[in-house]
Amino acid sequence: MSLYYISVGSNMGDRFRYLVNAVFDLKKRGIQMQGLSSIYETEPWGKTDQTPFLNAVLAVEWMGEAEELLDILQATEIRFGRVRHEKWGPRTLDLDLIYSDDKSCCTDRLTLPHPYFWERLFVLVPLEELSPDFFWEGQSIHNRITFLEGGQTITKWSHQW
Ligand code: A4P
Ligand code: MG
Repeated sequence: MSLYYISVGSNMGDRFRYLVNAVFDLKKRGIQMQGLSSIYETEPWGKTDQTPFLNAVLAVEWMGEAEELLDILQATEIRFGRVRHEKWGPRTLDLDLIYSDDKSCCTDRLTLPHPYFWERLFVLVPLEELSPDFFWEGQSIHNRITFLEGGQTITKWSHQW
């Protein structure tokens, strides 16, 4: 079994419902949930002229290949109406593989760890809840968040799972 962190995000329609239904759907497909972060409302990163996101991070256990897990995430995105219009554009549901405790890989379909995770407060703040001792390239997640703070607005959302 490998432990994976998955980032879940939505900024279209009933954002909360998309997040809740995504977790339900992933469980139904045999993915074992080990932890759910709080839900955060976050300012759009990368492409800033769009509405705010709800974001969270999930910790899951998975026995198969990382690309098989990506297949499940992409099928779930499509089931919930995800249409790929533009890079970093608005979406009903985005499920990204962020990090695995024992796997890294780079293929034409999957880069692990996710290439931008260390730049994104909407990933790091919820990830710190699940893994407060997380370290990357010689830096603690706590120090990284402190370094990025101020540049990206992120607030705990009023409703939780
Ligand atoms: N892919 C490669 N590595 C991965 C990985 N680790 N996890 C490939 C998931 N997918 C991975 O992704 C494009 C291709 O990346 C996929 O076909 C997959 O094989 P996509 O989801 O189709 O396109 P995208 O999401 O528009 O592009 P990208 O670069 O994946 O964007 P991100 O990283 O998903 O970022 N701001 C806030 N506040 N909150 C957000 O959730 N999300 C994004 C999207 C931008 N800004 C945001 C948020
Ligand atoms: Mg994506």
